[in-house]
Amino acid sequence: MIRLHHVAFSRSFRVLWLLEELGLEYEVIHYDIRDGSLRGAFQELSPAGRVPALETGDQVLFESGAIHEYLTETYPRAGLGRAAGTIQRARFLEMLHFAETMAGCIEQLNMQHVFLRDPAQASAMVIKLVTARLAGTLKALERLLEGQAFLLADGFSAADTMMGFNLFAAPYFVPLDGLAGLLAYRARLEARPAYGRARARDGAQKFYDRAFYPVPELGA
Ligand SMILES: N[C@@H](CCC(=O)N[C@@H](CS)C(=O)NCC(=O)O)C(=O)O
Repeated sequence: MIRLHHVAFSRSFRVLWLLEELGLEYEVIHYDIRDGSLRGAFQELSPAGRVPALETGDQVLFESGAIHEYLTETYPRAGLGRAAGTIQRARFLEMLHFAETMAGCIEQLNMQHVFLRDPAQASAMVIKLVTARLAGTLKALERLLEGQAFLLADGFSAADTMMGFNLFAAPYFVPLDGLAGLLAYRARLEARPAYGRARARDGAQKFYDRAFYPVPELGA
């Protein structure tokens, strides 16, 4: 039995997609990030009240990166985490963590633009700085992808399910227009049948009420 605790269009999408890439059977329990259901009893599964949490048999794991390592080790024949001790595995681990460096910027911008109850409490200076940091990670990713189709030079891996989610959230804050390599990479990810199946089980995105959130004027 595999059960994924999930919020639509959140980091738990990474795990949903990886489960599809691995061809596993699983159940999805859906939550709303705003209705308090990630607090209280849910924290027995994920102590900080965050998704994803993944139940497998009698164990529960939280943290999308740890779940990626666990699933790729548990189902090694798919080869999505590469073999221990290889340079590809080292690069795989590096990319799992880099995905969270980028996602941390997205999370801060979500907080400033979307989740504050009183939008007047947002800081234009913090938004400006964090948006620049997010743009920096995206440019770095574009450079890392030069000459290769996926994050690992030898082909698709679970590093792409981990990072791929970010490329659908980041454009709410940083346009990808000038980053042709990233747009092409994202299109390759979207074309994967497992990605399409995961989107079909994801649910409707409920946080963003516009397509783009610009940096406010300083002093506004
Ligand atoms: N580093 C964690 C972050 C998990 C996380 O922050 N998830 C967000 C959704 S993207 C969440 O559950 N937020 C709920 C909250 O902050 O209350 C991971 O990669 O799993």
